Amino acid sequence: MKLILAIVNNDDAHSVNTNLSKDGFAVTKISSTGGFLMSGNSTFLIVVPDDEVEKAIGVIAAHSQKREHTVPLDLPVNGSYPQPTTGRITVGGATVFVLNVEDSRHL
Ligand code: 2BA
Repeated sequence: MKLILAIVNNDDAHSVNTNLSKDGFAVTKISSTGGFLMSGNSTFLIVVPDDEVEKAIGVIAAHSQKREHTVPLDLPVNGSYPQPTTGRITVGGATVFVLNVEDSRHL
């Protein structure tokens, strides 16, 4: 048994949630915040049998897009040359971690 932790862009969260549920996966969605951009994202907890891991990750991948973001650059000014003040980073699709689960109980 594995726990899939998937951090997903908020704009993709509804679609990821709906499609995981449609395929029979039990899902918990937690509101989370990225430490770098300090903006909201969604973290999914999905516990699955070992042989279902790739299927669940496939659903997440199919509904998570890469997005470009503009971020401020903290560069020191160098002489009188104009310096760029922003840069671009790519966020997502999804960041996924797979952990072993020793035991699972519904009490
Ligand atoms: P954030 O921490 O807000 O990061 C958003 C994006 O900023 C990252 O996209 C990456 O492109 C960039 N980034 C993050 N930290 C950076 C740094 N120290 N220097 C330069 N650029 C940096 P993703 O890699 O797609 O990550 C999306 C979100 O997934 C992250 O949001 C964070 O919430 C989570 N995440 C990513 N890697 C993680 C990790 N190793 N552990 C825990 N959470 C992670």
